[in-house]
Amino acid sequence: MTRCYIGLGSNQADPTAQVHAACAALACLPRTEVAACSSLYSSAPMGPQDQPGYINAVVALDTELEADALLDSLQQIERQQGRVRKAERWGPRTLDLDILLFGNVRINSDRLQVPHYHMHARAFVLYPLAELAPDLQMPDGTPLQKLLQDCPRGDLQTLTVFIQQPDAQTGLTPNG
Ligand code: PH2
Ligand code: MG
Ligand code: MG
Repeated sequence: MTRCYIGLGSNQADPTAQVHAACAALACLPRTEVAACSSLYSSAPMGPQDQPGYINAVVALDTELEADALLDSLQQIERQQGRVRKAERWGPRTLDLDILLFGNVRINSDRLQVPHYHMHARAFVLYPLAELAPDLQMPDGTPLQKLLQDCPRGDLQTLTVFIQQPDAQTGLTPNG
């Protein structure tokens, strides 16, 4: 089993629902278990500004898949959720699934760079990752906490989901 961390992002077609659906799809991958999901986070778009804000999260997976097979599976989930690859760099997308870390290995192939390039400078990756693995070290030994010190949160917000609890006496929720 290899512990890996997947970055999730969406800014199209109900981003919160896209991220929830992606978590469910990750849980269905063969020879793979979801170990933990971070909270959802919102932030302004990095890159082109003429696009909606993003919802991001990080999921910890334990998988027996090889990195290339995992990437194939992630791209399949992206396509299932309506992702169309466009030429524009950092443009809007229904779903982006990135392999941030794959165990302690470094990968530099034509289709895959792990650790994910620029992850060390992206608040919307580092803060959800730290929620799951505060004591993590990067493959080169750099502590995640050191990366966080050098990466201000900016406008990144942790979203809180309020679930209406039934009233203890009546069993009714406020709207009946
Ligand atoms: N992803 C992009 C481009 N810009 N901005 C934020 N805040 N979050 C993202 O996930 C993101 C982005 C393309 O991958
Ligand atoms: Mg990305
Ligand atoms: Mg991507």
